[in-house]
Amino acid sequence: MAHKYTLPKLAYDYSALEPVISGEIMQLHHQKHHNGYVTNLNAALEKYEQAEKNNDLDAMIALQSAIRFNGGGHINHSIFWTNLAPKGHGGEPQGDLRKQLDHHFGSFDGFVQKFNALAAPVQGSGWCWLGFCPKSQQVMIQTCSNQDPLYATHGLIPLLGVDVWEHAYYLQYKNVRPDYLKAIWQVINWNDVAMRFETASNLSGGSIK
Ligand code: MN3
Repeated sequence: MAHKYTLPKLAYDYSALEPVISGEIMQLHHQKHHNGYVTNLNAALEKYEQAEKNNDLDAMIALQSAIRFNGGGHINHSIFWTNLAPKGHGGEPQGDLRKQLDHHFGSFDGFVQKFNALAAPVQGSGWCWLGFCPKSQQVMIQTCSNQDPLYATHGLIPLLGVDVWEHAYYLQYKNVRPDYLKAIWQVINWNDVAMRFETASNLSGGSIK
């Protein structure tokens, strides 16, 4: 039996990120969108397992885009929920992570500006990430299309992802993605981002520059 993925629980109520992200958006996003990726991923993996048993290579190849899309959707949203925290509960970027942001982007504000400048024009649906490059031991900003997961498609360890699909903001911000991007920094869980940064830099073994 293929492993069954499950929808993770949120550490906060759907309405806890208001007024930055409405409870209605959070509920739909988690219960409908993320849940849909989990359901479709499990279905695709089950079919894949059957195709493998049948040595049906065509079927295995045909299933890959569904696994990439729904598996990516599950990976990305599972990180996204933990990257968020109610206003006043996410801490501040500090320590080695803050040093890297200051070093690469001039200042924390410089980082936010650069991140938003790259996230705003993502065509159609996608994500913008702060990732950690194990080779260079440095943080970098990278956008991804659709549900492409950052590590599998770019080799960067995800630290902080912002969902720029319309379903993430449309009910509240309509078509004005830059307003959503401007507001979301109020509900970033920097404690979670810092933990991911520490794990990523320890995993990849080198000392932080
Ligand atoms: Mn989404």
